[in-house]
Amino acid sequence: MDELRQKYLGAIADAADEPALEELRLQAVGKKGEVSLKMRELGRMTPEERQEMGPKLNALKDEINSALAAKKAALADAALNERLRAEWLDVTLPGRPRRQGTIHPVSQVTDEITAIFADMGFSVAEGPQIESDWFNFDALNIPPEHPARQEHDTFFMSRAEGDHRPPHVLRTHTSPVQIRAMQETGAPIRVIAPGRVYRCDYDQTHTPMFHQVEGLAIGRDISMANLKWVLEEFCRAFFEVEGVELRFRASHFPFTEPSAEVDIRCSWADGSLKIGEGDDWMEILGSGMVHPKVLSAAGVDPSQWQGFAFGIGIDRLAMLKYGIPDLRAFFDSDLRWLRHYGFSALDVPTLQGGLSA
Ligand code: 2U9
Repeated sequence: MDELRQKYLGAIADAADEPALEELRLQAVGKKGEVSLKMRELGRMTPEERQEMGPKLNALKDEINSALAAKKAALADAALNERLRAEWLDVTLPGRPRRQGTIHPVSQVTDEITAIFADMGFSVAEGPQIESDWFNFDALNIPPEHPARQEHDTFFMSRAEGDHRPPHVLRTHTSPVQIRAMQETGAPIRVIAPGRVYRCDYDQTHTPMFHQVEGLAIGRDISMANLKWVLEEFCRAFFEVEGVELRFRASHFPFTEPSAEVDIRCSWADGSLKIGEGDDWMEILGSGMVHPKVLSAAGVDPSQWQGFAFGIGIDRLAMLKYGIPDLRAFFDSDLRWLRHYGFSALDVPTLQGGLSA
């Protein structure tokens, strides 16, 4: 009896895990376990022997069962402690910094321009970037033999073999959007058309894709005077210069008559540009009264309606406002480059308290 007790209590104390413990339970107190077999032997004993051995065996069985339960609990405790140790997490460590994106400067400037014209009653129109040559050229009073077609450095789309219709083009300006807008809604109309345009050109001041915003206002008696006010109002708001001064120089575009290029007063001191002061002038946009032929092409009767149009290069405007010298910085470069030129809108706080990458 004592031997059994020693054997099992010792083995239970030494058991390494639950399966070993279960094995011991079967060996000791399972149906065919040693203690159970001993209990079965009670039947063959004398009543006196049974009286003595019965309670002892029962006590042994109870003792083994309690030892098994205690050891099982101890093993579970140890396993939990080991998990808590291994899976420990330092919640006070700082988070991993993430690179964060920002709105592209050209998109930001487009939004600024759109908001200013929206305040003056202009809605926004959009159109396809692949255009027919009629919408891109003919409707704008640029017939096939017109030299302006060459000046536009047009990208032509290819046609299928044997298809001799004139090829489509990547739009060279957003003017076709306004032709479409006039065809759809007629006059009166006040729209701007911001978007991508394409010309086959690449140097410090030209990229093959750039952005324009063009404006159009058609009414019964809209004049150059209205054009001047709208453009002055725009420049005052965009460059944040109160008494902004503009200079209108006579020019020529096929789609406007008369036409004017518009310069803004500026100064170049120590290589840095200041808008709105000084003795220099810088060209910022083109404009004019919409040519009667253009109105006719768009289905608007030029004997009843007239108005102005203008075109602005958005990328160039963004460069002027934020002092970026090379247009290619917008498309070839990385953010460090733009930040170098002080494009402060890039400095967006991150959730980690620093500035975005
Ligand atoms: C319609 C009729 C007339 C839009 C105009 C200009 C003058 C102009 C340039 C500015 C910088 C192009 O991006 S740029 O190089 N644009 O000088 N654009 S008048 O005239 C229109 C437009 C639409 C129906």
